[in-house]
Amino acid sequence: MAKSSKSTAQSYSSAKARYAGMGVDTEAAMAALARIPISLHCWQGDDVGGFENTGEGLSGGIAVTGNYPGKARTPDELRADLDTALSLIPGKHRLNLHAFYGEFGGKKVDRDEIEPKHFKGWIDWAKANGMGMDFNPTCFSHPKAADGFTLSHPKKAIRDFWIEHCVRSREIGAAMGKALGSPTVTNVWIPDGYKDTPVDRLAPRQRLADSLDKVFAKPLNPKHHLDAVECKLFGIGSESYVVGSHEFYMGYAIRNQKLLCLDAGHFHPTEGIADKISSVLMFVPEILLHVSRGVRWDSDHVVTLDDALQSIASELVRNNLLSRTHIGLDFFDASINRIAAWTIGTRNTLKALLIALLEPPALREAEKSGDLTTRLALMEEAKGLPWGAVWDAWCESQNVPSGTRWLDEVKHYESSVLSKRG
Ligand code: RNT
Ligand code: ZN
Repeated sequence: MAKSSKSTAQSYSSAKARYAGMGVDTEAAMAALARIPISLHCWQGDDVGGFENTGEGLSGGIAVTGNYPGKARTPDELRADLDTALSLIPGKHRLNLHAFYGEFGGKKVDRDEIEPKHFKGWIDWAKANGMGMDFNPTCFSHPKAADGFTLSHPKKAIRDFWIEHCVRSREIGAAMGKALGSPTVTNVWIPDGYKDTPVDRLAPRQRLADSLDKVFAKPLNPKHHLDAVECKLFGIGSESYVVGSHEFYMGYAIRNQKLLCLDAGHFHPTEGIADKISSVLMFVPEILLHVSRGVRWDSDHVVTLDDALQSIASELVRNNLLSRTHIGLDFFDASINRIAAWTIGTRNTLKALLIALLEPPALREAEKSGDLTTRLALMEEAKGLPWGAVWDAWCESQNVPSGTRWLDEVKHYESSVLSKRG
C-alpha cells in the first residue's frame, strides 16, 4: 500500500480489520482482482463506426444514440483515448477489436480481403502496453448485410462472402494471439433475423450451422486462438426472429466445444445471464461474457453496479469459474463522454468482482448447514461492508485515481484533446 494517501490508508486499515474479523483476507482479494483481465471493446470510442470510411452507416439491429462531441476519428485518436481510459482503470486489461477497425491506408479493402497486416498497428500498440487482444468479424454495416442476413443468407454467394470474412478473422485472431503470447478469443456475432413473423424458422438455422462449420473447418492452435459464438433474442428490425438464438448457439457450442458468448443484454428483460453460467460451463469448455446492461429495447447501456452485474461476478467467484471465463464489455453510449463510459463500465465490473472476492465465508456455511434465515440475513448485511475502502486502496496501489478523481482527468482530457476534434 505504498502509494496510499493518508485518508485512504486509514479507511483501508479499519476495513481490513473488519473483514479479517469475518475471515476475509482483503490483501488476497486485491491480489486475485489484479489477475483478472477485462477486455475493453474498442467500439465504445467511436460509436461502432470503424475505419473503413465507406460512408456505410451502422446496421445490424444495433444503434448508438447521442452526439456527444469528441469521438475518435482515426486509429491514433482511438488508441490515445484508450490509453487515457486505461490510465484510470486499475489492473492489466485487454483490447477487444472489431474487424472494421483495421488500418487500410486509405485503400478499399473489402471484408473478404482483410489480412493480419491491416492490424499491425493495433498489435504493436497492445504489445507496447503488455496487453492481450480479442477479435470479432464485422458482419454488419456493409452492403452485403443490408437485407439483414449474412452467414444464413439464402444466396450462396452472400454466405460465401461472410464465410470468407470470418475465416480471415480467425486467422487474424490467431496472428494476434501468437504475437501477444495470449490466446485471442474471436467472437462470431451475426445480426441475421426478421422484423416480422417468418414462415420458415428452420432453413436459416440449417444454413447458419453449415456456414459455421465452414468458418471453423481449420483447427487453430488453442494457445493462440479460441472461437466463441454469441446468441441474441432480438434486435432492432429483427424483433420476431433471430437465426442465432440462445438454443441454437448453445447446441452448436456444445456439439463443437466452442466458447459460448453470453451477452447480458441479449435475453428477455428480466432474464439475467448469471444463472446460466454454472449450467453452460458444465457442457462447454469456456465462456465469453459481454458485460452490458439492457434497458427496455436497448441491450447496450453502460454497465452500472447493479444486481445483475453483481450476480454475474459472484457466480464466477463463488464457483471458481474465472479461469474458464473471458470477461469482455459490450456497450456504446454517445450521449456522454466516451472515455468516461469506458471507465465507469470497466471500474464497475471490477468493483463487482472485488465485492464478490470479499464475500464472508459465513454465507456459504449458513447454506451448507441449512440455515436459510441466516443466509439471507448475512447476504443483506454483507452489502453494507466497507468494500469501498478496499477499492480505493487497490486503485491507489495500482497508481490509478481513487474515488471520483478519475473524472477530473477525463474533464482535463476533454478540454485539452477531445474539444479540439472537429
Ligand atoms: C450485438 C452484439 C455484438 C455487438 C458487437 C459490436 O447485439 O452484442 O456483440 O454489440 O459485436
Ligand atoms: Zn455482445
